[in-house]
Amino acid sequence: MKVYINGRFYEKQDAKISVFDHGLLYGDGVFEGIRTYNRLVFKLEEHIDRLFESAHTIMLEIPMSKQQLIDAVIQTLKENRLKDAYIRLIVTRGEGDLGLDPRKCKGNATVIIIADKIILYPQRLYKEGLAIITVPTVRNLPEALNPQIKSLNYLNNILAKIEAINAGCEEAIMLDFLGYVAECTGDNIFIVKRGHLYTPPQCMGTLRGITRDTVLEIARKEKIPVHEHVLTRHELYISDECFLTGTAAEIIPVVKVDGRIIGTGKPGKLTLNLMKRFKELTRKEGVRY
Ligand code: PXG
Repeated sequence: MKVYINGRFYEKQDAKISVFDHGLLYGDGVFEGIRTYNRLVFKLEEHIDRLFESAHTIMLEIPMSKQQLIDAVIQTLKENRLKDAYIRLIVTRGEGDLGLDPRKCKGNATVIIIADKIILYPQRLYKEGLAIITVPTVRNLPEALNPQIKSLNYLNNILAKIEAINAGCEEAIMLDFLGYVAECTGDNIFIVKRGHLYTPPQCMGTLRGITRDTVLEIARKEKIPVHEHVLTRHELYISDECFLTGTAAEIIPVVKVDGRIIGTGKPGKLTLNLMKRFKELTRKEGVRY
């Protein structure tokens, strides 16, 4: 495996950064997870745009243009000869000293690109569906650390993940500061009720997922009524279908929420149809390498 760090490629065992990098010391940085399917990078521009938006808000200057970053991603994929890959694109504040003042990093942002594989949930769960639970840890408040910023600081999500694992579940539902459904630890959440598709709005402590937006786009094309609307746990419990979306997870059905069976207890028809349409789209759309 060849890992890109600041314009050079390193073997996996040599791909290292300083212990003084503020990405490590403070989680001070931003990242993206991107997938490729049969040598097509899915929604590359959208991921690059979101990375730059996250960086803009934390006042982290990415030392490359969007096009240079796109070229570096493509080059990393070619170096690694991967047909289907999961790319982790990371930009940290860079090397500083022991003190959180970002000025100490002197604008030396670290750019890392890893091209690898990712398996989030066991394959059988895509057929059988997931059982998920609501956890006590609430999603970060937008005015504390806005979930729209895809920062390297993922402890909020990791705490929720630990709570789910402790309860014997693969995934957690995180509520927002008002008690509405926000999202899962690395996925957005959708429900289907009487043929309508619902997902929480992005303003309430939810990342505007690129897979989420793709599903909304597919649904609109399929003439399925879609609503970006606040959801309560009750609405999840009484939904006909439920599923999660994310670049790593893709689309995965949910069949149980907090011990309540969803719909028939099997992946729903509309969910299966969206999974099929999503798969078709990822096989034909994207930046070729
Ligand atoms: N919400 C959160 C909090 C995320 O981190 C998504 C939703 C889905 O967004 P996209 O744009 O990918 O549709 C994400 C992104 C993991 C993992 O290991 C998951 C993500 C990122 C990094 C790691 O579960 N998902």
